[in-house]
Amino acid sequence: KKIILSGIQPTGVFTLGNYLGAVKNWQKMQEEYNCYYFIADLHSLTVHIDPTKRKQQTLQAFALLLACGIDPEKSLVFIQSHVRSHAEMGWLMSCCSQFGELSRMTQFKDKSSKHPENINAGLFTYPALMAGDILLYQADYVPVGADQTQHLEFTRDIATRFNHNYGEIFKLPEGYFPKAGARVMSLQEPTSKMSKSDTNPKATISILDEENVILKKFKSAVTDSEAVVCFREDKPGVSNLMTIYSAITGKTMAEIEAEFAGKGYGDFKAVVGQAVADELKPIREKYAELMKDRKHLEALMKQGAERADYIARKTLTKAKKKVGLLPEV
Ligand code: AQP
Repeated sequence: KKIILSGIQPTGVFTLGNYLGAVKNWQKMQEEYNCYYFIADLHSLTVHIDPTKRKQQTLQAFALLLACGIDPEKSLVFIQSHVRSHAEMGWLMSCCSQFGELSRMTQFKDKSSKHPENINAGLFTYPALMAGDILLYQADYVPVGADQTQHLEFTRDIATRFNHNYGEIFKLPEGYFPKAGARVMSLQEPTSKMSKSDTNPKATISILDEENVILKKFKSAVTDSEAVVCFREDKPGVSNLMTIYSAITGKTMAEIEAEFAGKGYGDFKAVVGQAVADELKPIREKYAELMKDRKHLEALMKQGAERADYIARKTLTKAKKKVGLLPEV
């Protein structure tokens, strides 16, 4: 089986965007691939989060992955910092990365302009840590959003360079673009993506939102004054709601346009909101159940970390030997 690797940062409760754009597909891939999914807590250190909150969010993110159907018997699920090889490999990768190429990363430019008060070195070398995450497991495919393609390209560049300089050890990963992958936009500003860390709660649907909250947020979602349900670039609000509805129901845009022909936005928003609420209800219930048994969650974390460590350590040991670090005695 081919290997799939992906991670998600514990920067807040997953949004409908994280779910429809990533985690829902991760769950489907488990049948066909060998999947490794991790909570990227080391990556989350590049943004300021209160330490107590970070801990809670990490535990919560782990439980959310399971609640979304990631099955620890089928996939490897773990916390990044529990597998020490990530930090070590990240350093090896940092030392193969050039200042110039890291400076060209658009995500670094975006994130540093958003948070000028905290442009830390970790934010700058983030792609090197990510390259390490991927290469440690010799991943074949990495499901990435459009915002991550540059980082994946960078990972391939580093792997090629390393293999060339020190000998072939890394497999070159490819991007994986699932057919059903949806890019979900903010409900209030439909030209920017829905983000966990958005400070306006009306703009995002958290996957733990209750039904009445979900319906209310959809009711106040920004649309336009045309009152026609149609997928068009100049109608980002309506198009976003259609994308969401399509990702959940599997209906095409044409089918959705036909379904709501002659109906107003009020009806449309209510139907989309209900579909989302129905989709998220079992996840919310499963999550509540999982969070009741912390010991069980910790046992699963430990099992995931041990299995991941075994695989990661093999690659790391080879890489350390190749660059000439004196083997441990
Ligand atoms: N709006 C989105 N639509 C579709 N997919 C999305 N993803 C994120 N937002 C959307 C996908 O979710 C996965 C995990 O993302 P991440 O936690 O590693 O970081 P992110 O992309 O920065 O996610 P957020 O929610 O926007 O977090 P913050 O607010 O902390 O920056 C990725 O596969 C991503 O493509």
